[in-house]
Amino acid sequence: MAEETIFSKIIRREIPADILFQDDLVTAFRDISAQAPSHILIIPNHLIPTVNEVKASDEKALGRMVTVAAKLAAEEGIAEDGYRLIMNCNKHAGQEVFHIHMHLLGGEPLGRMLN
Ligand code: D5M
Repeated sequence: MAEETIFSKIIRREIPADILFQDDLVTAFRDISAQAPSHILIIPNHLIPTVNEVKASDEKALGRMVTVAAKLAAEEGIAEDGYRLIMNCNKHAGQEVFHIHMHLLGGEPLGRMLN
């Protein structure tokens, strides 16, 4: 059984967070150390430690993460200029919180990471 992280407490609203969206499958809140004018984390409500543990039964929640990202990008006013969605997995990617999360970053030119 994977250990809960601080994100489970955010989902249950046991600790404060700037929650922008929550439904039965996912929760979205502003990243506490924003790397761009809009920096939002979108997470499944159930604990999956890394992308390596994703199962077919998680597909509905992962699909919802993307549709919520698009909705929030529109609400943030960054959809037309564009944004980046990132999921870090394990140490080479620098994953710090072991409850999968999609970073939504935008609001300024982000620079190229992949060439
Ligand atoms: O990203 C983990 C991200 O989680 C990192 O950008 C900071 C963010 N974080 C950590 N704790 C909090 C709380 N309490 N609220 C909001 N955001 C938080 P990773 O991809 O694992 O490197």
